[in-house]
Amino acid sequence: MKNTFQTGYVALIGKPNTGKSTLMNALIGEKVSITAHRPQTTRHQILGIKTTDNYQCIFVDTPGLHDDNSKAIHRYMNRAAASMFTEADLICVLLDVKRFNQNDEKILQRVSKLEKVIVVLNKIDQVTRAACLPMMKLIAEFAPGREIVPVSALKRDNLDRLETIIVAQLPPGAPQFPDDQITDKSMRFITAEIIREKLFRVLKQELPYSITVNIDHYKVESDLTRISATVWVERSSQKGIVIGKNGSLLKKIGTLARTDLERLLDSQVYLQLWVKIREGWADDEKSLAAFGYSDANPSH
Ligand SMILES: Nc1nc2c(ncn2[C@@H]2O[C@H](COP(=O)(O)OP(=O)(O)OP(=O)(O)O)[C@@H](O)[C@H]2O)c(=O)[nH]1
Ligand SMILES: [Mg+2]
Repeated sequence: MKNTFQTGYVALIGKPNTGKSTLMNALIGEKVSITAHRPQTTRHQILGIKTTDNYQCIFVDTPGLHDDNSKAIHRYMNRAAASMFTEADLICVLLDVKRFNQNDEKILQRVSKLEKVIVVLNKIDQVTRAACLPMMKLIAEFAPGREIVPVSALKRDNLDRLETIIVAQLPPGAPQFPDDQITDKSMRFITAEIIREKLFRVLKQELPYSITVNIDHYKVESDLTRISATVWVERSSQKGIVIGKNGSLLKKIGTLARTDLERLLDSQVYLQLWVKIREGWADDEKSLAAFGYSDANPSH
């Protein structure tokens, strides 16, 4: 009878917007990583930890791999994802069933020499079963010998089977984290991410890509959490857009973030948001490090 405890790092890798963060949240049953309908939402490696009596599965959500290396932040994001190729015990390559293209082929090529890889074909709720099967056949040509698991992260379809397949690949080993810990990230980090998620969802076009959020104060009082955060933009013209007419947009973003935070913290939240400019921060190594985008500190 098998009773050895299993522990391993399982990296969720893929092109932007394939549903990596949605899948990780669904697998651990908690929202630790933000999601949005736009690509390039996730910027850091984020751990989502699931512990049972028999195993500890440490999922690693990663930024979407992409070809745009124009700014320092893009290079940081690609490094954060690519480092998992060598560090993970198992790689899950996520594909969007409706958007399989050359960028996915490139990623499958990059992992072709690695030993433990499975392919997760996500968003199957968007196609008929009849359309899914030929996609699986096509993908099998680019990932010969690999298991291909069709799922819907959003509808939580076939996730039990995916988890069984993943767990079967975990190496024996002692747990790395306490059994009640679900992420490596602090509440400050998650708070900044929730605010960034609302910016991604509320602001139009390219603006969210010019934004980062920093928590200035975070204080827990008896039944109230006081949070003050700065939304950093790259140019002065962007400041007014984030604030909106008479402050309306910033107010909306604050309300949405506060509602999520109150649920998460199970406490009343007093949230103050400021908007400030740091010229060209996304292409400046020093600013990036100051805002926590640092290879030396990937789990900030
Ligand atoms: N219909 C459908 N939509 C999904 C599914 N999984 C994720 N999505 C949606 O796809 C979009 C992107 O999801 P994310 O989880 O943010 O994708 P990601 O791969 O983490 O994206 P990046 O962090 O930008 O690389 C969101 O709007 C999700 O709601 C799914 O199974 N079905
Ligand atoms: Mg993501």
